[in-house]
Amino acid sequence: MNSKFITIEGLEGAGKTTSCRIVAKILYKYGIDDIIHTREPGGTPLSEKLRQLLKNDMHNKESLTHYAELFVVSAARVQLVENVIKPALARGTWVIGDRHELSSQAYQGGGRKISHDFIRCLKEETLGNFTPDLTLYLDIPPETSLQRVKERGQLDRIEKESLHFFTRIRNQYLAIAQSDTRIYTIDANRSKAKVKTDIENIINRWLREIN
Ligand code: Z5A
Repeated sequence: MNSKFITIEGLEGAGKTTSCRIVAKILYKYGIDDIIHTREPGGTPLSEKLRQLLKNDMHNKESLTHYAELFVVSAARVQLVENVIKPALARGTWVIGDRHELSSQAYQGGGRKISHDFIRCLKEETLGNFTPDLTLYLDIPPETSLQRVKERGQLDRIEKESLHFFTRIRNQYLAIAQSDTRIYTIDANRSKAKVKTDIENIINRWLREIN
């Protein structure tokens, strides 16, 4: 089987990092042990610097504009895709991504209200038709997201946004997931065990289908 690119998406605290590990364990059971994990923004030296730029609150009191924010996450993604993800897939390594382009559509599209067409054009210009083979969208209400994030400690620049902002992001995720058969929505507002079972079912079924 050719190597694949699987991504996990959702609001802060939805359980993406936890789910990435679950997906890897399932793949191991199928004998797929050549796997790398990526996160966005991040995953290359330059992309990690851009991640700090995105998350930090103040840049000498200069705020990041919405378009600049989109360019920062997109630049980090292009570096990661071209320098890490594509080479990995080419040598037969599977890639599990903690966030990818759907995050831009949800956060910068839904959250910041940048037009869908503009985000799509930027993606097509920079990455062509490169896209994940499978995406798991972990759906939680923004209230749950903010509660989990607050329990973790200090909030970063984006986490300080309003409930309305995160509601728009969730709605955008749900709308896109509904219209794309490669995106599976999982109700992640349940126990970790139930979410894990859903992930196992989806990955098992998908692996059988593509085999
Ligand atoms: N961003 C963007 O705006 N545009 C883009 O294109 C991209 C990103 C790519 C990345 O932040 C930021 O970048 C993000 C969007 C923006 N916004 N912010 N801020 P990040 O990588 O630092 O954060 P994150 O991606 O949101 O991940 P996270 O906060 O670490 O959450 P998570 O990975 O989804 O969850 P987790 O670490 O697996 O679990 C969080 C906690 O919840 C932990 O204590 C778990 O034990 C608990 N948990 C998980 N599942 C459950 C269930 N089912 N029940 C109860 N508790 C649970």
